[in-house]
Amino acid sequence: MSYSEAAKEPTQQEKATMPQKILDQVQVDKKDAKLALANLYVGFVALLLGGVAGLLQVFVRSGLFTLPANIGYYQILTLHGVLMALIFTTYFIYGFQIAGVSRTCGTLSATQRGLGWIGFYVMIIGTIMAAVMMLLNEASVLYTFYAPLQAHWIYYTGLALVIIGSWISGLGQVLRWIQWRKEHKGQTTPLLSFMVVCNNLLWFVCTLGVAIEVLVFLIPWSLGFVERIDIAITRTLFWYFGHALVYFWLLPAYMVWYTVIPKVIGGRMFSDGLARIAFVLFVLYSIPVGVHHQLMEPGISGFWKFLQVVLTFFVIIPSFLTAFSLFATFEIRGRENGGAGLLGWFKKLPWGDVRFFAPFIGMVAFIPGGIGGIINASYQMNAVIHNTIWVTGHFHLTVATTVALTFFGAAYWLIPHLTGREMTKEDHKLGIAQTWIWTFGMIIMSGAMHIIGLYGAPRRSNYSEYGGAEQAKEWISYQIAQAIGGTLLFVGIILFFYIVIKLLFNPKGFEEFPIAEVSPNAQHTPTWVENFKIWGVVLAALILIAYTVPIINILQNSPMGSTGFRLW
Ligand code: HAS
Repeated sequence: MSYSEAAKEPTQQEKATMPQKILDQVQVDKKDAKLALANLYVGFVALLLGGVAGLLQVFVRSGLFTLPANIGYYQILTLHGVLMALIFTTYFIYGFQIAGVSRTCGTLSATQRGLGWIGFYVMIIGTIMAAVMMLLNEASVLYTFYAPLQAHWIYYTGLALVIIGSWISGLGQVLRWIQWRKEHKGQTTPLLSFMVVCNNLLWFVCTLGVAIEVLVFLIPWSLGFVERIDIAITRTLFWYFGHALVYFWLLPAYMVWYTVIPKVIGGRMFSDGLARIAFVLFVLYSIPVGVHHQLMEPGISGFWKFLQVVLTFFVIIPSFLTAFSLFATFEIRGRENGGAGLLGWFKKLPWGDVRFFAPFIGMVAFIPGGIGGIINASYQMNAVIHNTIWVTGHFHLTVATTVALTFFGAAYWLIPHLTGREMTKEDHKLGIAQTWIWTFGMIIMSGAMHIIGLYGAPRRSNYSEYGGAEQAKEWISYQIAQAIGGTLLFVGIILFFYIVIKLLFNPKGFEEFPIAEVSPNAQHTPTWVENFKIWGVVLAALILIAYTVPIINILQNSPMGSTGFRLW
């Protein structure tokens, strides 16, 4: 099938009778591709600018460099956190999800695509508002914007617009899935689109917390309408959102691992049902666990903290399911390729294919990253690491390696797929080099962060703040290691950017959007897995159980800032 033929979206009937080989060549509709690309491009610009801020920050911390022109440490730390953790991730995820829904459910309707564009522009307005305030040093409140640090109201309004825009765009994606379901009564929906719906549901529910925080508390306070703010309630609302946020980043990486990677390695998906159950478990358990970020805070009693610690251990289960499913996929494929013995299959995986290699390294990083998370969540052990730079090491392994490398690996085929170009052998080589640079950079930087974190080095603190102390001198070698690692990571971002630009000028052609078939040995997926009415009720019940009493307690016992967190 030629590229031009593939570019025509076949009807559902045609698709149903097409052999998989041809179906694989189906191109995301051009108008949908434009929307997906617009989101991806904004994400990449945020990555580049966030990378510059990251490089500056790691140098300032090392004590090797002083920022010029009155630029503040917290200013660039905020810029780095917001651009990387909130802007790069959200835009990339939306670009990928829009393309994924269009690829698996079919072209978006004009309304669905229109929602995508409206959401995109609302997000852009919000992003510009927040970015301008950060650049003017009017919003140096970090990406968690904890009160009593106060930003300009334009910053909070900008963030609120990013969230509202994401709801509008996400709705378009969900509506496409609903349409498919109506058109195919009784059939299981395409796995990737089901996953997108799960991630959007998680996002809609968790962002309600941060939306209330911003609209009800932070904006009126920053405008001077109210004098004081309740610190405990705003932090609790933030973390109601904040931990689910990390799974909002992780789930698109899991989408790639479950649906794309088996195809890339020439294998099949181990089990469709298992993948869906893992995603449903994430929807249920991502939200009622936010208090594990507040284990060291007053205002929430030990029992409720313990309950959320237990629920946190439940949210680890779908990651174990994923690890099991992926190992099985890799081993089965490796053995099909002739790998013998206990580990012979490992050598038979396609190590020269960056579409596999980059996400694979992301998976490997998630083994120590996940262990670190389990340590963080282990109640008393949290006392050792909380507010130390260990936590920064943890999230650079999880979001900045596991998730970022998977996104990079996906970008290498997604961009040519959406622009109607080919991926060349050179792109694979460059991508693999980029992955190695990132890996070494992160081992050095995150490794140093984990180690000095255990010695008690604080996170979010400028070297000059403890520069005179004896400990700071002891830690200097680790700080320099962080600067070296950070520099490698910056080189990695520049190389990634170069590859993206190169991909845009590659020869015209066709690059596959790989979607794996399910193994014929897999069990049939039960229909109840797709019943969001049940999951909605269970989710609401879990949230009410985990949060009702703690929030009532906070409201009763800490009326507007009298909890020991007094504003003055
Ligand atoms: Fe976390 C803090 C607990 C996962 C991100 N986390 C953070 C912060 C961020 C973050 C950004 O309980 C800092 C927030 C801030 O600014 O204050 N985290 C966990 C737990 C998990 C976890 C229990 N975190 C993540 C993920 C993130 C992320 C994912 C981003 C994407 N985290 C915490 C806690 C804190 C915290 C506390 C607060 C600390 C404090 O006091 O401030 C779990 O979800 C982890 C489960 C993961 C696993 C790993 C499974 C492994 C897989 C790979 C298999 C590999 C294969 C490859 C198949 C159990 C799936 C084959 C390999 C071969 C070698 C062949």
